[in-house]
Amino acid sequence: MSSNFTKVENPVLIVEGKQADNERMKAESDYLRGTIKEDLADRMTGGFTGDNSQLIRTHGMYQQDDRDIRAERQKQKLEPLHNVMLRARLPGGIINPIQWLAIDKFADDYTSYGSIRLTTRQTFQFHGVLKPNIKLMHQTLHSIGLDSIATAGDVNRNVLCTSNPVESELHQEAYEWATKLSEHLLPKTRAYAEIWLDEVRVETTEGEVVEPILGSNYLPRKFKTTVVIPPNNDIDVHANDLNFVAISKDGKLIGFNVLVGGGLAMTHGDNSTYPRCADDFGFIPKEHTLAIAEAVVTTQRDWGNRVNRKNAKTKYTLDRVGVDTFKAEVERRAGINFSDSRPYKFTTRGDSFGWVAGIDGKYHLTLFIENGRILDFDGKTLKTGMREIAKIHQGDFRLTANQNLIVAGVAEADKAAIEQLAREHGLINDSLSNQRKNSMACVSFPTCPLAMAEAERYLPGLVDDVEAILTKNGLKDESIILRVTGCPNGCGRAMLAEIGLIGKGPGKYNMYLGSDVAGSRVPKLYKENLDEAAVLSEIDALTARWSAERNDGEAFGDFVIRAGIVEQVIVSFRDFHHA
Ligand code: SRM
Ligand code: SF4
Repeated sequence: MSSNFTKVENPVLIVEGKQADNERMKAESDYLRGTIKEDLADRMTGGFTGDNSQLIRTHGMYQQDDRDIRAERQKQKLEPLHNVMLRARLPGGIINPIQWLAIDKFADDYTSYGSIRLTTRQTFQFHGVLKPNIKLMHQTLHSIGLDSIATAGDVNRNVLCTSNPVESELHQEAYEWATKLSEHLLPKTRAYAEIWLDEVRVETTEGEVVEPILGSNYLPRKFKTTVVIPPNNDIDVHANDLNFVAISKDGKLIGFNVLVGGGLAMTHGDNSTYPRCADDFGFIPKEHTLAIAEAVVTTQRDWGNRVNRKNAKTKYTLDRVGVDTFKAEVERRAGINFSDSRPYKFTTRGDSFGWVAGIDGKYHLTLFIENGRILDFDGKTLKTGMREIAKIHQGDFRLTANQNLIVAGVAEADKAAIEQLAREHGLINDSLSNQRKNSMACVSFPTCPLAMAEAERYLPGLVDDVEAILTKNGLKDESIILRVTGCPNGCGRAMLAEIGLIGKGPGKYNMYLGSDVAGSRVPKLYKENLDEAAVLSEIDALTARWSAERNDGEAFGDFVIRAGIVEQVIVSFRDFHHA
């Protein structure tokens, strides 16, 4: 779906006004160094102070504290138990067994939750790393060829790539583009290496441009890029600023259709914010990929709103200046014209579980990891199981954008041993319902400072109840793309779900209905402020109607629109109905 803002009279290319404080912070940061090094040495506080607490984001870390114990510590007049969450950079989500064993050990030895958390952007997070262990964490990552540069902050984030292990040839090339895009758009400052890896600073020479692409103030806001291989929209293009849709001929990649300006976040009650699908700019041959990416990024860098961070993402820039104006500027900067988009179709999202054979004679096992949380639970020793698999696995692991994991590149002779380990440790569960496989939640409590309602901790029980409802309504093997996020930022991509639950307050959710299986439609607000019982009774009533009235093979998201339960078309994203 594209917006209808292609033409804007007298477009405002640059928003004038007092710049957001983050702009001052970035400008004064000495290219992302700040005084992080000094702050790290200050053991009087467990946290980072002033600008540093924000600047560490560009190095892939967020300052957090455990919200379950925050009030108790306050009562005891203690500062919050500061720690950091680290998000690794893993373009295309590929990690090898040696790297896995190292992160597994680090999670055990130095994180307070002991988990590896797979994210909706194909990477992993450590939660609960205390200040004295932060440098060791970066050095550990470096020793295994990983880093966490630019996985947060106003930069291009981890670049996603369809985790398709079947058509290996096409996938390999698509993955290489994801890696090249990630490298090309990375900050060029040496701040990360100096602070965390003790690299000696080399002063810049007169006239040297430190950040030719991102600029001295970096981007106005976070920026997200993907490479996707149709027909599977597993990375959810419409959640991203810049998407390269792989177009192939005779099994070989020839180029990409480029989609710009997707994004899901909004703020309850603030009509200037809204989720938005990306617009199709057209086709480019593959050799122009980096030039086009750079032109999109620099246009957003120069035209993005630096006054109001709530309207700073590319999606708002497109609506303010007009899609045509933005696209023409990208063509001008790149010196390349888009040609007509090549036909393609997304027919699925999500992951398919179990074994598949790739074209290279190797086998790939997709494991369902509920909420992406790899930890040893009672009766399900997922973390130990993954460690044991990593010890014998000769291929690699691929993290999916749906918080799952693929044991990829397994020789036929090794299949049985890997499957046995996976079964022993609860990584394979044959009785998993389709509904559970299609449900997802963001992290939310206790670590996310922005959480308004539970999400990760709410999901498993919610799915138990939804499974029972579906069975009661004669829909036992059916499923609905069900996603829960603890606030309207949308990290669990509820704004591309057939049923999206968005946290409004403790135990309260707004319910959105009507995305489609391909993920090309933003759902509409159906009911506000539902408590958990009301969520279930609504799902019961809606699925009873779906069961009774649906057409053959009609998906839930399509049904709710056809039946008039929610309206189909968002005419203007600016008129998106808020709670
Ligand atoms: Fe997110 C902020 C977790 C994917 C939109 N996100 C956060 C923070 C860092 C909270 C904060 O700012 O302090 C959350 C940390 C929670 C924790 O304790 O781990 C957080 N986001 C996540 C993850 C881990 C969710 C998950 O369960 O997997 C995902 C990590 C992705 C990664 O590896 O990079 C994650 N976040 C997303 C997505 C989905 C996606 O990209 O596919 C979105 C919606 C798409 C979009 O950008 O529109 C998303 N996160 C946000 C936003 C709203 C941005 C905006 O446009 O306004 C915030 C808040 C902000 O940036 O101000 C946010
Ligand atoms: Fe936190 Fe909100 Fe993102 Fe969930 S959606 S992880 S609650 S910021």
